[in-house]
Amino acid sequence: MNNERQQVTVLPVPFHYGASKPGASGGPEAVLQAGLAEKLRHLNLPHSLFPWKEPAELATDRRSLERMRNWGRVLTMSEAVAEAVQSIMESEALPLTIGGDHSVSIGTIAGVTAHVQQLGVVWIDAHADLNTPQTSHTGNLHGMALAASLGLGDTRFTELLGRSPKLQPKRVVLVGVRELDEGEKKHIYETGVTCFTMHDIDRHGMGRVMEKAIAIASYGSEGVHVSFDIDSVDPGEAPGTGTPVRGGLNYREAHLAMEMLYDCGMVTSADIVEVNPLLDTNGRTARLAVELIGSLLGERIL
Ligand code: HAR
Ligand code: MN
Ligand code: MN
Ligand code: MN
Repeated sequence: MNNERQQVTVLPVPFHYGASKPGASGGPEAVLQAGLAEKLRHLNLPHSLFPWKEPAELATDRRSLERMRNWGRVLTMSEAVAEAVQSIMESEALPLTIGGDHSVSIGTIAGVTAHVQQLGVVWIDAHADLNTPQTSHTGNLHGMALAASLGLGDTRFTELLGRSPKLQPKRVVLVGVRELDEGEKKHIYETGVTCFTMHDIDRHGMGRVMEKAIAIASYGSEGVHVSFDIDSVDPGEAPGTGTPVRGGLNYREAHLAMEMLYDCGMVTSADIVEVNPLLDTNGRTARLAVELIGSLLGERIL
């Protein structure tokens, strides 16, 4: 975004079928309850809520149930998200998608890239979400979202809205990674996406890592999409999420990442995903999500 009182359209996607556990479908409600609208008002940003409608259920194909759990539901949701995000982009607003599990990003990236061909992506996550049905141990589509956007995996997902791949690996950066499946490591090496692990953050500092991440995602790009999985943050700070992994980003590091993304002036769209109020303690994780959105949209103390 060019950062000048950009219109923001919030897209709530209450959905959990891309994950093992239920609960992420309560994410949008929890984040709204935690004061998202107040935050946007406080930042003086014109905003609206997209009227999300639960799509009618698609019959599931029994043969692929194991390798892509709930694929019919995920596909129907992805198509609806892609269309919603596409129309928000058409209205020149910034689509802010509130998940839902991370499979919602298959649709958001399809919708954004319908407008922004050369899109950079900063994917902040404990995981890489680079599995395909062949490499996944769980069959959960939230673990395949980034792969699908890079053209890897089942064509029903890679070819959402047509064009595949949606993203070029040289513009894709992972930040905060600390748990990878073997097949995902192979996909990182083979595609050449950049992966900054927690080791890199410990060693070089979040400031330096984000400088590099933003340089890579924005080089020659027309915009940058931020996909923020709340499980990137340490479970001590963000307990309300389905697949917590120890040793995550601290509060300051997470905010710094968002502040630097705002400052780069290239952000066209964002997802905040995997907030699970059933696992949260007193709304702490949902409140953190609202604060992080604030930093991404320009909140500063001075
Ligand atoms: N890699 C594992 C899988 O494919 C775990 C994915 C964990 N889930 C997420 N995505 N929250 O980042 O199932
Ligand atoms: Mn994720
Ligand atoms: Mn994750
Ligand atoms: Mn394994």
